[in-house]
Order: sequence, then structure tokens, then C-alpha cells
Amino acid sequence: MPEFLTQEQVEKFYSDGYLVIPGFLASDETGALLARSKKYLDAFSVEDHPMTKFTTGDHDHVGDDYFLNSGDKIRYFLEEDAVDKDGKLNRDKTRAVNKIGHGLHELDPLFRKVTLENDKVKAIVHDLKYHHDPVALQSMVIMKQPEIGGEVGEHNDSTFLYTNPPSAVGFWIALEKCTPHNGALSFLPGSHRTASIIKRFVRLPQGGTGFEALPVNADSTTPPQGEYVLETCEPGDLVLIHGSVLHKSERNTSLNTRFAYTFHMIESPPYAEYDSKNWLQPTEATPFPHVLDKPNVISVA
Ligand SMILES: O=C(O)CCC(=O)C(=O)O
Repeated sequence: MPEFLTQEQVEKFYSDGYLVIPGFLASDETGALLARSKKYLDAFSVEDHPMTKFTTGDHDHVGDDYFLNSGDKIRYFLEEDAVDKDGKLNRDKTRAVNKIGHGLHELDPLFRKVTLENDKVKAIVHDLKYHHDPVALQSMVIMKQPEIGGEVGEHNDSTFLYTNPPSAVGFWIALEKCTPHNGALSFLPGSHRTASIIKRFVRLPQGGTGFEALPVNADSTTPPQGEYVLETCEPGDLVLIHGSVLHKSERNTSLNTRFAYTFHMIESPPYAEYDSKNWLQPTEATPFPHVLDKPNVISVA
């Protein structure tokens, strides 16, 4: 018997590759996360920032220590269009940050509570039966600032959070209303079943990051088909995202922010292998935290 999801929801997740769960967080919980995110923006020290820009585009070089060593810290990544050619912000700092990450789930008590100390999250893991013993490996608040909030191009998360075999699942929670104008997520339903993971995001031997091609079985890959579905959300809605489903979000052209909190989990050994090429590396002091108190029992039919 499912603990939190209905059987229909579990089936929809596996059929579409994502699932919207309205009202996952109560409005006071959502409000508290939003307020905490804004506090981080107020605390942002522009002078100490290396002006790192984050983009998931293939050609942009994002490899610097600030980014690569952010797994167990709370760091700030800027909107590309908030920085002028001299590296100065062209607007107030609270309107310049694209996202903060990647260790909120470990370091901040409020985000930790929603992520690692949340019985509903554990129940979803049990219900999906996707992971035996998942670990949470990163978390972010994505702000998508008014008028300049950068688009996130078509991608799947297992490219960026690669394990062998692929095992990433994203939990994405709207902290504000997400509309067609402020960059709501959209998905290509079913693409997780047809689009193989063909590349992975790695630390390059010469420094920085880049993409490495993966061997692909041509028979098992068919070009993605169908139409993207835009999923508007209310504050507190959760979207579960299968690591192989293609998704994206458009530029925020509106006058409103679009705050969302997201964290990802992956399977741990011996069920999946995480290796040293991955851009995000655990440290000895901060290994990836286990999500469940006891591993999930997954019976093989
Ligand atoms: O929040 C967004 O706009 C993009 C999020 C996303 O693509 C992800 O979490 O994988």
C-alpha cells in the first residue's frame, strides 16, 4: 500500500517521468522557506563574490572553485544579465542572484527539515520504489529574477548528477506562483523512457567542467517525440522529476520573481556507482546524507 502517493500517482510518475503534487507544503512552511531565501539574499556579500555565472549551456565554462566546492556550502550564482562587462552588478544584489546552493539541505535547519527530516519525503521514496537507499546530494533555491531570470534549456538531471546506472530524482517545490510568464517548468512526457543519457557533466582533468560523451546503444535511443507540457504551479506544489525526463524552463519575462526550492537524490552503492569525475563531490567531513532511516524494500517481481 502506498504511504503518501496514490497508486495512480505512482503510475503517472513512471508513465510521464514527472508528477505534480499540489499543496505538498502548507502555506506557513512555504512562507518560511521563502522568507529564509530572502534573508540569504540580504546577507549576500557582493564584494566577496567571484562573479561566477551559472548556466547549463554546453559551451559556457562554469568551472571555478566557487562552483565546484559549493556542495557543502551556501553560495550565490548570478543571473548572466545582472553583470555588466566590467563584472559589476547592474541592479540591486537581491535582484541579481539566479540561485543559491548547493548545501542548503545540510546546513540550513529550515531546508534540512523539509528535505532530510521530512516524513512525507521518506514516504514518497517508499511509494516510488525507485531507490533502495537514496542519498541527497544537492539543493538549491532558484530565484529566476524578474525580466532577466535565465532560461534553463532542455536537459535531464542524470546528465548533471550521473550515476551508473542513472538514478537521479529531483524534488522541486514552488515557493511562489509559477506561470507561463515567469518561467514555469515544462516537460516532455514519457521522454525518460526513450531518451538515453548520452553525456555527463564532469570535472575536466585540465580544470573546470565540461561534458563527456557516454556510450549509447543506438537501438535503445529514439529521438524524443511529442509536445512539451507547461506545468504552472501554486506555492507549495511539489514536482517529482525523473532523472531521465527532458524538461526546461523559459526566461522570466515578467515583473515577478519565481522562487523554487529543489533537491536531488541518487541511489547509493552497491545499487549505483558515483565516481570521481562527477562535478559535485562529497567531502570526508560531509558525505552525502542518507534520506531513509532504513533502506527501502524493493521486491523484484
Ligand atoms: O527551476 C528551474 O527553472 C529549472 C530546474 C531544473 O531544471 C531542475 O531542477 O532540474
